[in-house]
Amino acid sequence: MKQVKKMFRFTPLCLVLVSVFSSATRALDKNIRYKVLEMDPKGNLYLHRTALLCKNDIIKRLVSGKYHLVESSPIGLSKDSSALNCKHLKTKVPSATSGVYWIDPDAGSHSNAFQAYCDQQTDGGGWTLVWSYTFTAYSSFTSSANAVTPRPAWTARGANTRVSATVPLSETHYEAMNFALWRSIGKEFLIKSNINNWIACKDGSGSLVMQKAGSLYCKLVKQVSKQCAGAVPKSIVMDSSGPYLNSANLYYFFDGNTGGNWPTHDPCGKNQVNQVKGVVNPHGNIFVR
Ligand SMILES: [Ca+2]
Ligand SMILES: [Ca+2]
Repeated sequence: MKQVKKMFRFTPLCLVLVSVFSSATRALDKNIRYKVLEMDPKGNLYLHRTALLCKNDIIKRLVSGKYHLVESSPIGLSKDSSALNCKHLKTKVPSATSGVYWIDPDAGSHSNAFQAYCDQQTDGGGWTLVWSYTFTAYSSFTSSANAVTPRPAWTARGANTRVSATVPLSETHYEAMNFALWRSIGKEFLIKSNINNWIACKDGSGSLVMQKAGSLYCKLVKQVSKQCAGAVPKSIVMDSSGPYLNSANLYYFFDGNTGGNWPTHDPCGKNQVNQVKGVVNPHGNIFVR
């Protein structure tokens, strides 16, 4: 008990204060909790001035066991305990599984925190899901009617599929987080798809989240196709239908136009019809960290 610091100065005034607080609390909501004890990283204990009880009374209650333990909600599991993003959550709770968590990318007040899906396993985890898409005409993949849908609110003047600003909560919940928020989460991106290989890319002179054409440093994360093992994109280009990633030629094309082009998903990076065919529920996902 010697470690209890004098943050709460025990003086004769205490009794007066207690009686004032007591009468004040009668009008207060019974659900309001007052902090009594706090501990700093060195293990020093502090008593709160607003504890409503004098030091000796608090000590008496601690010794006699007349107290309740309050568990604060683990990070990411409530709006009030939001993580910044899935990468932040991964560093705080390395054992956390993939799933929906509360995040607050701009920090500060959690009033604008929201729920998002985190992939905490692939390539070290820490990935925040920003887009889940499917196709308008998967079975006639190279028809101009085929496009990715919905699409993020990125600049693509020639695109006409639905624009989404709803946070996707799973890999088959086809929505896109407000594009302006992507860059507040991170720069590195992961693309997962059940018709093309999974890749993770870091910025070179180009950037997806900044919508900037240029080079990328991509690596293969999972070979989904049996073709062209090892090919990865090397650059990003901003087309009026949406961005595409280039290897020798197009590898991923996020074509959002149902009147022209087709949404290439070619593991060989040659802009050919090499996507995996006959897949039920064909889709793709972009994550950022
Ligand atoms: Ca905030
Ligand atoms: Ca098209």
